[in-house]
Amino acid sequence: NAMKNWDDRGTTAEAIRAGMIDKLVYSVGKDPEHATLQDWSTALGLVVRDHVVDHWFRASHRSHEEKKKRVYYLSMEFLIGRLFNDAIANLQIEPAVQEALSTYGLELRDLLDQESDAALGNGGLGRLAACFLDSMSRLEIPAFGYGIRYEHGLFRQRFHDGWQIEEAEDWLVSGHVWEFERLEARYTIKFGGHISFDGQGNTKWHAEETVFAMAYDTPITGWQGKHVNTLRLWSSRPTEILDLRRFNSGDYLNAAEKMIRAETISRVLYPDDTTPEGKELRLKQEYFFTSASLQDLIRRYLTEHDDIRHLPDFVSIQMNDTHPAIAVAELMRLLTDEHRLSFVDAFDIVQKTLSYTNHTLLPEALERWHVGLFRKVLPRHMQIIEWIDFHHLAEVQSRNLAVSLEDVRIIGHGSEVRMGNLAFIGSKKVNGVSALHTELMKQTVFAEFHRLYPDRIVNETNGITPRRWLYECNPPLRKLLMETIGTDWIANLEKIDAAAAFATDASFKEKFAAAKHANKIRLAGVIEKKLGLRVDPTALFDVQIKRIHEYKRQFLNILETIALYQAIRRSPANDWTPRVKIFGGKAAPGYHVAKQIIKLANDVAKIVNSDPVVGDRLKVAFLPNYNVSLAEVIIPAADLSEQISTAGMEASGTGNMKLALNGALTIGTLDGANVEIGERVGPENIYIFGLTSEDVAEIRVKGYDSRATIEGDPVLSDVLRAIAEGDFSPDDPSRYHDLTDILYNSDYFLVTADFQSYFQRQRDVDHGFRDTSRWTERAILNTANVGWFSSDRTIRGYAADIWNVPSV
Ligand code: 26Q
Repeated sequence: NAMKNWDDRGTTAEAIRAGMIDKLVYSVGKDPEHATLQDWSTALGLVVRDHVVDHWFRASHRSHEEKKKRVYYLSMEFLIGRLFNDAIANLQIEPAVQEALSTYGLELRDLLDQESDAALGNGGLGRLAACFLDSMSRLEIPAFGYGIRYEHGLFRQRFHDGWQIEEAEDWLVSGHVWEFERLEARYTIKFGGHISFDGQGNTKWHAEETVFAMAYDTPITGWQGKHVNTLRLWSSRPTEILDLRRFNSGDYLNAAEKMIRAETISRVLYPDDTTPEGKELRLKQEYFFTSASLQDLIRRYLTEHDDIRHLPDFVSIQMNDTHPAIAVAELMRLLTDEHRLSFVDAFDIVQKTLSYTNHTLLPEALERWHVGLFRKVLPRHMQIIEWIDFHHLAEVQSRNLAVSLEDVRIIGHGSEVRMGNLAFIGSKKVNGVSALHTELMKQTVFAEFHRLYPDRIVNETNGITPRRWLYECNPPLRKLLMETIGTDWIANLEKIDAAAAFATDASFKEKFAAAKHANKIRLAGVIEKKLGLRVDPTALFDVQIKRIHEYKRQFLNILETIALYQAIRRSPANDWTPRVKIFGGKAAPGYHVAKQIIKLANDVAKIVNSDPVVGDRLKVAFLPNYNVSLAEVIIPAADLSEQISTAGMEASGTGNMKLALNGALTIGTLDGANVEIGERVGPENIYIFGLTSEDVAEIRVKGYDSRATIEGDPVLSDVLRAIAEGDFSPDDPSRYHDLTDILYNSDYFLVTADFQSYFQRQRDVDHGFRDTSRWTERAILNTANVGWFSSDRTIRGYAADIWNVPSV
């Protein structure tokens, strides 16, 4: 093997130290005297990266030699966060790195904090994709993640006078050592124009616009480096460099126009995480990365196999929501127009290769495109979709079942392309992301499809990677677990159940509580630094961290905060359980109500935090710019996890799993994966309240009088009166009339209906937390009993039920 193997140099502290100097001088171009923290961070990053690359090549060669079946995970979003610590943890070289750094008087934490957070996703769906990449590497499944290399990820959130302000995110400015530009992996992507047929079976797409998709690869290191997969992200580039004719005639700006147009496709991540807006650029983004990915995987397939007909035996493609659902039509196009298969043969291959994961039941959240726009951007795909729709309809009709034909059409009302139906029809399997969500899919959005294809819908309850969400983010607990139950849990999280035997062990309890306390002190430091607010680390840390949405009901949490505040003010001498309410989350820039909710939380914080009557009994902290890195600090420090969505609306949730694994007790509704968490931790170790999804469905039919509920509840009435009278907005007393009006007149998310039981349950929490010893036992039992929620378990499910690939 002529390849230089950096592993030969080993991962001793001395090898890392020598490597760092080498990289600092010859790759970063700085001498040690003048190097900044950023320079040192880059140098160490390059050293760690070399080790990753060795494992990466070995893994790729093995998959290629053995012509293994590949899994392709297509996702508009990969919320991977920072990669530096992840690589160090997976390669288990932290002690050596620490020692190497100490010779230069450097702290690892400081170097890690130089890295920007790759926020190439909005929230749950994007983070799930990142956890899945980690687990596919852990399970040694040869896989690629395919997505977009956004120049700007999710906006940065600032508060100005308590209002959310969005700023452009710029993760690439300080250099990103984890990606490799692949100049050779480049594909042409077409848009617009018209189609011609030559009468001899040749179809030609005369595009109006073409761009290149250029590949950037990031290695995804599995546990102990045993396998490394690739995240391949596409960047859009112009096919022509500069319009010289225009340039020479002095028209400098217009000369560059085409270049800018092309590069705009991968410029920025859309910041909405539910309601799709039907924007042309979004459709172009979806097609851009889907087409590049399919062209790339077919090219790879053809280097190992010669008959395109066997594609499904060697390739499985997972569509993360409908965002890449155009893959159904694009794969058809490639197989028919380029590889000369018949439509019928091609469709058979498509249906055996693609599968679709659904993440929402909200009908308004399902992607739809106007036929006119769709035909303009993707004329050939519109024809192909018409063909699929027609043949599918004919097949359904021939089966003579009592099915609503309109419900299973791809082209609805002749005027819109429904991506959910396209994805369903083009897929081998369609999965939901929690048991409840999958049941509701069968009963609601896909009810008619489920009658037609009763074996197609399967459940794969979400999971989280224990490497990032315990081992890396919670060093004190990691250490305690390793001392007590060993290391099996890191790669096999079910093994963490061994901790249950120590739930009543006095010494273990003490250390577990000490680990939590240390994490709370760290978070208190962050709160003080960011908000100038001092909080008591012995208080109950009550955490709600997630995108701001009416269905997630941060509003309900704020109402309860106000009710508690009023109660404390009325009887300050009572024996209150001190609490810190911690919020984090972004609102979509155009989501007016969500932005009002943020402002309300900040207004309430201002009043409560400065009220001397209340003191340390209650504090409210809304941390700005919630992202993966901040989550890694908040989650280990939480005592209470708020999972309070309107039942039936949160498909799964994954923050609920992260918080429980780190020893927080959940207060939540019977929604999404909360149901399955409750089954595993037991009713004594979770606080369930509120309407069930059946109750909600019934209320939706029967109607609901929120005004009557409010008027019958003096606590809630008093809270709403205070908000409406401007107690929290003295500068603008009518600021929240829109919000209070919603609750009185159209409380679709049933905030008022669940208020009383939520308030009551919170008082149970107060009571429970005062029994410090019992609370610690219950926290331990949460950690010990949620091992099933590892994304390794989830991926084993996909591998067995959907992809038909082996996993270790
Ligand atoms: C679609 C079209 C146009 C613009 C944006 C979008 C868009 C983008 C992101 C629509 C939805 C999303 C993200 C959805 C999401 O994060 N869903 C969450 O997925 C998690 C993983 O399965 C679940 O745990 C959550 O319950 C679910 O809300």
